[in-house]
Amino acid sequence: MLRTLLLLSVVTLISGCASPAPAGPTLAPAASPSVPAVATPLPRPDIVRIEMYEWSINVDPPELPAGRYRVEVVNYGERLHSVSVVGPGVDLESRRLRAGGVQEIEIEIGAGEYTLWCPIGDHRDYGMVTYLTVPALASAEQG
Ligand SMILES: [Cu+2]
Repeated sequence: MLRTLLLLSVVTLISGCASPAPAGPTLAPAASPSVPAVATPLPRPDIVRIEMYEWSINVDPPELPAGRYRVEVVNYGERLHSVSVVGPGVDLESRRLRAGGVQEIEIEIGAGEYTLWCPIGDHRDYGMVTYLTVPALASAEQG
């Protein structure tokens, strides 16, 4: 439970400053922008949760190892919301969920960054957008 709270806090902090990174000198190598590499796999959760509120979206956990996941999409808000998930190899949208609505979906994700937002009305502009990071494995086994 504590871990969940910590993750939610992190997500909240990230969502709070969702503006794009300032444009500055580009020093990083061009390959694989913004996807970190990790030496050991992240813990693999049994289920991933996407939680929608007015006006934010949380994805818990916000970082995952690559794999196939059951994803529970929950509308904790009062209005109609849905979630679009777009990233490497993924382009899907949940049903439109009423207040308290839940939909379980399956997503297969690989290394990269995924964007999650509510495609209804101007909800994304109101803050219903967040990101999910799937780090590449630095010592990935090939073949
Ligand atoms: Cu919405």
